[in-house]
Amino acid sequence: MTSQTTDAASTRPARTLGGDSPSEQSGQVGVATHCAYCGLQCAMTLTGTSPDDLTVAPRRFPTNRGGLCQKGWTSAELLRTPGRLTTPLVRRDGELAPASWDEALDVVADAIVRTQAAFGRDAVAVFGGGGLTNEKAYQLGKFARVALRTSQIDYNGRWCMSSAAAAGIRCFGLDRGLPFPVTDIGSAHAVLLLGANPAETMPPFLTHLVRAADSGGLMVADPRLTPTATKALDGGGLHLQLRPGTDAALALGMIHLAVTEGYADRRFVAERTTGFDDFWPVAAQWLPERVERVTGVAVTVMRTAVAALARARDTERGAYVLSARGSEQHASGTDTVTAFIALALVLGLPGNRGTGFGTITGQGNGQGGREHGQKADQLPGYRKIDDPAARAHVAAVWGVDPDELPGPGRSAFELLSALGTDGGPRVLMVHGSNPVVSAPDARVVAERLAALDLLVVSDFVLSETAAIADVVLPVLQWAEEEGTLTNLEGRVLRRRRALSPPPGCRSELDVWSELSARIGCSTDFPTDPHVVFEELRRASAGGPADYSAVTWARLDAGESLHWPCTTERPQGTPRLFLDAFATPDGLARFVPVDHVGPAEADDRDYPLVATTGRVLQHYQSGAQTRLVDELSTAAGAMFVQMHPDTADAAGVADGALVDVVSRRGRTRAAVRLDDDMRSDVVFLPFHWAGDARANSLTHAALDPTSRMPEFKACAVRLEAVS
Ligand SMILES: Nc1nc2c(c(=O)[nH]1)N[C@H]1C(S)=C(S)[C@@H](COP(=O)(O)OP(=O)(O)OC[C@H]3O[C@@H](n4cnc5c(=O)[nH]c(N)nc54)[C@H](O)[C@@H]3O)O[C@H]1N2
Ligand SMILES: Nc1nc2c(c(=O)[nH]1)N[C@H]1C(S)=C(S)[C@@H](COP(=O)(O)OP(=O)(O)OC[C@H]3O[C@@H](n4cnc5c(=O)[nH]c(N)nc54)[C@H](O)[C@@H]3O)O[C@H]1N2
Ligand code: SF4
Ligand SMILES: [Mo]
Repeated sequence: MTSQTTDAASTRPARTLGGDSPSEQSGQVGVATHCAYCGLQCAMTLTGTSPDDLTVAPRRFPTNRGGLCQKGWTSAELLRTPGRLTTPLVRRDGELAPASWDEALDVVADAIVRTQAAFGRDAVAVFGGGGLTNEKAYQLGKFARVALRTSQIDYNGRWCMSSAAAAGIRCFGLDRGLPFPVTDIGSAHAVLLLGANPAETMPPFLTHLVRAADSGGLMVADPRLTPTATKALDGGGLHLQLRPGTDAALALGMIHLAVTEGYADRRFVAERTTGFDDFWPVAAQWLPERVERVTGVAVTVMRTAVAALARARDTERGAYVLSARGSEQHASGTDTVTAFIALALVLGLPGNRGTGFGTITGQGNGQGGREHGQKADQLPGYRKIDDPAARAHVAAVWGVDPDELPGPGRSAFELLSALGTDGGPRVLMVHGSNPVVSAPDARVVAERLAALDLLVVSDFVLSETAAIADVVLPVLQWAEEEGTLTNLEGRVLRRRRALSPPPGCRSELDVWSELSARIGCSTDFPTDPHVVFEELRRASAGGPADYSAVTWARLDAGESLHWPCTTERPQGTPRLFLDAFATPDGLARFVPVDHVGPAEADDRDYPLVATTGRVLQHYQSGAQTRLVDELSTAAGAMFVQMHPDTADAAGVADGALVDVVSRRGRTRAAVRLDDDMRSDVVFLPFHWAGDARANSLTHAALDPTSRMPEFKACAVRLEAVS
């Protein structure tokens, strides 16, 4: 990687913005930590001595500025839910029954040894999650490669950030979701949000959008008039109400306008980028009128959006382009993000102070979780597993021969859909995901999980995936463990223990240590997260995501450390790319891409486009938040959002149950009418299970580069329920 630049501001003590030391607790006696859920990692103080009396209070911190969303406020309920698992479960005579840890671990170890002896190393697979701490994500990758010696490991971040990551690496040479602190956005007068609904998915993030909204410069590209888009319109900004899956066309049209109407930053393009001449012929074909026909966004709206970004840039009032899952979760997501990066490059936004391009990381440790080796093609430090130098470095830290390390494995959907097939894995260990609900084309995935010889799920609640497992291991949750997470701006944070774990629960670090010993692996798997972090530092040293100068002591002293954080750059790197991009020549790349649209066309039988996403109260597969009374009371049941004309055509009324049917399955939901919907689109949240599972419908067409499935567009019809 070539140089990225730090600015002077980074050397200012973090305390000026709100620090992160255990003693900074706004006057309370309590434990300073961060939220159980999303990637904003709002700071909170936990006070109390037992699960029953533990209270949550927000803490001043740059990302949340003293705010929490309803999930954060109610997060302590997870610690006292009757749904908490406190004993291992082993399936006997078809039923999950309580077992001792020794029994449960023996069943797992025995299956691993027998299966690998009969079918080879790759017959045992691992599925991880972006909610795991850095220490657990790192150890899980090491456990797979060194103890199991399997190539078959991937994780739910593949469903989440993989397209954004692939495009960032392609164009900037490096993937860090926000290459600048989130607070930088706070001074911007123009922010274009692509498929992001932070009013529901990261409410405290809105404090950073106030200036843009108030100055009429908040612009939201979303097929729905979301609370975020409403906020934009209320301030005089824009809602670009595009048809799902047409974002790449929108990007190309906006590039066309930027160039032909004189908004391009020609000097930036000449000095800091490469490839524009190959890129332009594609964008040149996307005349604004053609883009309007494909996307449904009026030419005047696109023109106003481009002008607003350019004006904010020219007057040094801050201009940002930010993407999230709406534009990314498509079979062409990598190319779409590539096209939006090209828009940002044409306008000269990235790699400068006060302007930029970023993607909004979703899961609690969605950033750190994608750096330490849970991904099929990756080693710690965001290294490539097929790079001989990377293999040599990591093998030396692990004390093994580089030749013993497996190569790249299957991506998430390819892995899950191979389970129990000829030549596919026969034993699967799941850590931090609920694929029965959250995987695309989930009916097929559930069938494959059921075909395994042994499914082992570590969780603290009986998720839908745990419920079909053969062995369930009760592990620790957020407020019961120590560790670190890396938030959406690449800043490393401390998770701190506020409570002793319930008797019967064990850390996953213990699970991997016990299992590796039981299967005869001679490598030591430490169980102290601090010791694991010290090893992670060494393993990451010299890689793109270099944590070598990050220490728990520095974090506990309240220092603000964004990776890369190395001996040469001990103050960390809040702002990447100021001098050079991370490409070999230091230039950002225009990569020619075209618009292709959704993989599945709508037709007479399936005339509507279904898209999916989130509501404020529920988190992901809902395994955690459905157990919190306040959240399930506020948002109790599955719904499908549609225009009244769409409902009329299907003969269904507001509140009625309807079956949404795709070529793969059906989902039952209550009709929710919304005059502001496009009449060709329906929206379903994916937080519910069983008949109400949105992923019974979704299409697992995979992006050729990132292997991201198409969660955000499939063809459906509505059938009234009689
Ligand atoms: N309440 C809540 N918050 C969360 C989570 C949660 O589950 N619940 N999960 C966390 C995680 S892991 C993530 S990844 C983030 C996700 O955060 P977001 O990306 O903000 O969430 P989504 O609801 O998936 O999608 C955002 C918007 O994309 C729109 N959309 C759908 N199709 C398209 C399209 O084709 N193009 C465009 N431009 N927009 C489209 C949807 O209408 C939706 O409003 O949220 C994080 N925060
Ligand atoms: N249709 C549709 N589907 C989607 C999406 C969409 O927008 N639309 N979004 C996708 C995205 S962006 C994401 S991130 C995924 C997320 O979907 P999942 O991968 O299913 O994520 P969660 O629901 O957070 O599942 C986490 C599970 O792990 C448990 N858990 C939490 N922390 C830990 C831990 O430290 N250790 C262990 N062992 N378990 C833990 C929780 O209790 C829960 O049961 O869903 C994807 N699926
Ligand atoms: S926005 Fe995210 S991190 Fe903040 S309180 Fe809500 S769920 Fe927690
Ligand atoms: Mo996500």
